[in-house]
Amino acid sequence: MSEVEIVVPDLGVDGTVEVIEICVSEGDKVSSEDALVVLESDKATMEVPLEQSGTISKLSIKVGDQVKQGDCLAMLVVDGDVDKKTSIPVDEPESEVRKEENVSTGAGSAKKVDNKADSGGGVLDVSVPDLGGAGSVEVIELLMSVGDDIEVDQTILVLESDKATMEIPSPAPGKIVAVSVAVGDRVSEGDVIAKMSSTASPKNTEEPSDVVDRVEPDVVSTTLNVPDAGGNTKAMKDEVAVSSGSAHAGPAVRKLARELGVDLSLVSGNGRSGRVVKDDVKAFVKKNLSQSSGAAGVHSAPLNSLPLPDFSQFGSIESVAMDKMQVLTATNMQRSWLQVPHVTQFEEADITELERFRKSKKAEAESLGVKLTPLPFILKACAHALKALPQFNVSIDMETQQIIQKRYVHIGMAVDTPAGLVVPVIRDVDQKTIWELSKECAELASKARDRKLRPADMQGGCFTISSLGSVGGTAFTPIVNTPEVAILGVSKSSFKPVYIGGEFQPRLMLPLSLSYDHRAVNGVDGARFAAHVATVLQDLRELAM
Ligand code: CAO
Repeated sequence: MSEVEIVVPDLGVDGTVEVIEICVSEGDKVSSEDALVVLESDKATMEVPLEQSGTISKLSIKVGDQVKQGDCLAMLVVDGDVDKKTSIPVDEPESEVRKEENVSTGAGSAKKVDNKADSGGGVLDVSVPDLGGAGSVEVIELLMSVGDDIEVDQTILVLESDKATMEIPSPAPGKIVAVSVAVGDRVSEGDVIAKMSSTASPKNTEEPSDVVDRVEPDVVSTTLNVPDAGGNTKAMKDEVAVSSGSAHAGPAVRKLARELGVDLSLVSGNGRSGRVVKDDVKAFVKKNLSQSSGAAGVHSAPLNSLPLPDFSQFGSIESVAMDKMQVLTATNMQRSWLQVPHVTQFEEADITELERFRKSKKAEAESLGVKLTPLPFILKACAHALKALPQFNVSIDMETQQIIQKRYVHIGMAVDTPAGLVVPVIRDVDQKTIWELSKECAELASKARDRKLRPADMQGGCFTISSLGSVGGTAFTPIVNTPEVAILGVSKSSFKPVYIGGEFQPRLMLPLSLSYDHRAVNGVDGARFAAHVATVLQDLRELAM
């Protein structure tokens, strides 16, 4: 083990630059390519990555310090023998200078256009720049769509190789008239990514064009010069300050946001000039997680929104604003789908006897003014299973790494309403009779459809039942209503031949689909829970045991 000094590399700028963000703390275990600090000159913001893995033993700078090439930034304890003083090698200093120019002008490439574009306007083919030998790279963010008015320097695309993340700035102000790539596409140098009708000429027109092909009189192909994507020998990953609606954040922050599923445009930046720093992203996630486990059990804002094509290019369309309930449902579904590792266990319950019993009670139900459906029996069976297998009656808190065991049995019931899906909660299901549950189901469903549910009616659930039995289907995979850890989907019962006592008999079988959070529940228990519910439904005497 030895300790090395991490110094400011060749920045390609004269004088000092300011430390605007420190991405590590003393004692942090770091990997090569992790960002160490973010520096800012009057022209560019630059992220300095580490070259080696190790542990930060000392930080020699603080936010606000002015530093210059060769100044010590930090001490790193690394394994093995290494040079005592290290900075990330810069083997092409002139390209660093060029890179700096690109950032400061927003798109150095714009200097390489023909006279038609210089005279203002025209349609620009925006192509993938020199990727420094990185071959094909993935499009990981698309920050433009057809019709968008884009400013010069505004990031329009983010590309990622296995070594670096690159933000592609717009070469000129203008309107996007066509986008030829989508998130997930792989692109290589020279590929056209968009067409832009430019409202002004790109900058820097004095140099002869060596990268621009004139395609037709008013169409030029403009190659954008951005930082070398090879990444491994570069001192900096430059970032371009993004204006007009896009987040102002560096590649490391964008990477973190992507990993956490955070839409950066929703995060307020507390860094210099409103820049979003890592702590802002972490605080945003923390705040939203605490809101989601709070009163209404919902997330206040969508986690992210994927870019969409302009559908009007395929035919007539109409856009209608989502109402609050649709937004909340979509957000909750997405949050659960992204955060919960789901497994769905399928089971069938023989409800032949239950149906016989239920039908025998129809007259009594009518005299009581209730409609007796299979649902209250299923509620009761689930409450019984939650008591027998309490590992299903929990929520997990990954932040404090605790399992919260609930001693009450409140079950939510998904209700389809004209306004969307709502989940009123029936309290203390284990302590209520079938008649009480039947009445309460009907009351809550009717309140839900009349939009008369209060927030308190939808809180406190331990488990959810989603019954599509009156509609149809043989099975489905319901999404766990987090922070609950399981949900039972019920499909339509049907008669099936079942082999009993040496012969096939027609039995009414009810399909059950139990989705559960595999962080809280293991597969064997998932199968046990589903089997337990089926056993109770098959023979209601189990409830008395
Ligand atoms: N198999 C066969 N028939 C079934 C059945 C099943 N699993 N479940 C209910 N039925 C029958 C009922 O017995 C009733 O028939 P009868 O009048 O002959 O007795 C008929 O279907 C209608 O039942 P219902 O829908 O009025 O009542 P319910 O208690 O079964 O369900 C409620 C109530 C509120 C859960 C239901 O109306 C509803 O909204 N379901 C949709 C839930 C949903 O949207 N889930 C998706 C969530 S995830 O996207």
